[in-house]
Amino acid sequence: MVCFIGRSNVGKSSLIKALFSLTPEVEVRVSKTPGHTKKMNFFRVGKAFTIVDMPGYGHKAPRDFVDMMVVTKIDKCGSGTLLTNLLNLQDVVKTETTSCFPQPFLIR
Ligand SMILES: Nc1nc2c(ncn2[C@@H]2O[C@H](COP(=O)(O)OP(=O)(O)O)[C@@H](O)[C@H]2O)c(=O)[nH]1
Ligand SMILES: [Mg+2]
Repeated sequence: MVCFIGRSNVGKSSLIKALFSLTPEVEVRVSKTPGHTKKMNFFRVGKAFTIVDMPGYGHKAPRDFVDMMVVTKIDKCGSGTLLTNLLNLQDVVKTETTSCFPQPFLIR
């Protein structure tokens, strides 16, 4: 089972939708209004695999959530800002995380 967690409106549902665009049983709803996903949504993919679209976590998310890192909406900022953010992120990954995958996944 793989859960997609993160703050509200960061693009979790959109990411699942993009990743599983060829899997008809994954019927993810993406909404313009933040906080739309209120329940956990479970989707079976084949026999052995389930993905979970979680509701958003706010600013009080546990600190160790920092260990899980996909960078979404990279189209929202210019390349200079993106580079600065990625360098800062690299720093956070190096100094504050233990199990984070060293290569961030950039999504837009
Ligand atoms: N510009 C931009 N908008 C995005 C991206 N991913 C998602 N969105 C938009 O952000 C909003 C929230 O997306 P959603 O997937 O519902 O976020 P969730 O609350 O984390 O599940 C929607 O209006 C999406 O169309 C992205 O990479 N770039
Ligand atoms: Mg959602």
